[in-house]
Amino acid sequence: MNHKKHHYKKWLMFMLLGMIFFLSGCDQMTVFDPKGPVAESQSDLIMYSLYYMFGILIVVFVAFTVIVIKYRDRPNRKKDSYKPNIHGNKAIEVVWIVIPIIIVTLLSIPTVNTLFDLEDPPEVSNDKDPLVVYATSANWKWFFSYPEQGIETVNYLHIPTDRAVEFRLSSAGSMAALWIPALGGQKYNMAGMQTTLFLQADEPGVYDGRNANFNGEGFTEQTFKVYAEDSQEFQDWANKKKQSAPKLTQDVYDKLLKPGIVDRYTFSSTHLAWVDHGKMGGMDYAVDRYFNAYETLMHLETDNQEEIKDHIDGKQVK
Ligand SMILES: [Cu+2]
Repeated sequence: MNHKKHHYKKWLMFMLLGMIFFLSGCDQMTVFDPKGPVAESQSDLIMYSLYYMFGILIVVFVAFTVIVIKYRDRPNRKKDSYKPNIHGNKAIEVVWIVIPIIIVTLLSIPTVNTLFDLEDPPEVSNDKDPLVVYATSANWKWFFSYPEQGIETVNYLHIPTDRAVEFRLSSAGSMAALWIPALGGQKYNMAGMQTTLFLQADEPGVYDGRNANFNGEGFTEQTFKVYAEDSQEFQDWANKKKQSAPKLTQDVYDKLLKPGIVDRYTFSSTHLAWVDHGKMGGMDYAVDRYFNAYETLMHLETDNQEEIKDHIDGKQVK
């Protein structure tokens, strides 16, 4: 009696948790609403895997129900009709080895294919060279350097649509992960090394980006916006910033690096001129400057924001 009641409670709890998940903030699941070819291939893979596993689930449940009903214990059962010893039945053993191999193979082939495809720019835009953007994480902000355009942005970025973006990821601080859910999955940013992530937007729009790897106090605030616009608009934006934005000096850059949260900024030069955190030499750059800040208690608001603004004549935000 007690046992039954216990199970009932468990199910109620499970249903409640499920309702919380489905009825809460998850009203638009960005991952299932892809805005570019990379996110689309990942979403397709997830859907394929879900339908596939759902199919297996149905077969198992149907077989389970049939067996439970067909072979249930009945009062008129003959005493010797139950023979549980099936050892040595080659046919059954082959079947239950071969079926899982087929299942795993059919699940692996598209997964491995997709994973390898993601290491190259999306095929649909093979006619254009990818736009190169160095995305550098620091505690707790993002630097986006455009070497070809000669500009650098902090905590936001513009990208052209219908063209692949080659993100060169590294970190000036702790390990992070660049994630723009509408455009594709995340990849890690690590100090002293570089990883490459190809993403592409097909639809113009404003997308959310964030750090997807927990890295302490300012983790939740380490977000940015992605403005995807057609290539002419992007070019105009880049040209305008190249002409009007202040130069990024090493002094201002060092101030921005201080552990904490900063506003958006735009500069008409990049920090790659003196440091590339993706190379071994750039690994300790931030720690060397802020050893004490890393060692003692950190503060979320960077206390030198006014100082930074003074340095660049207030010509910053988007
Ligand atoms: Cu690494």
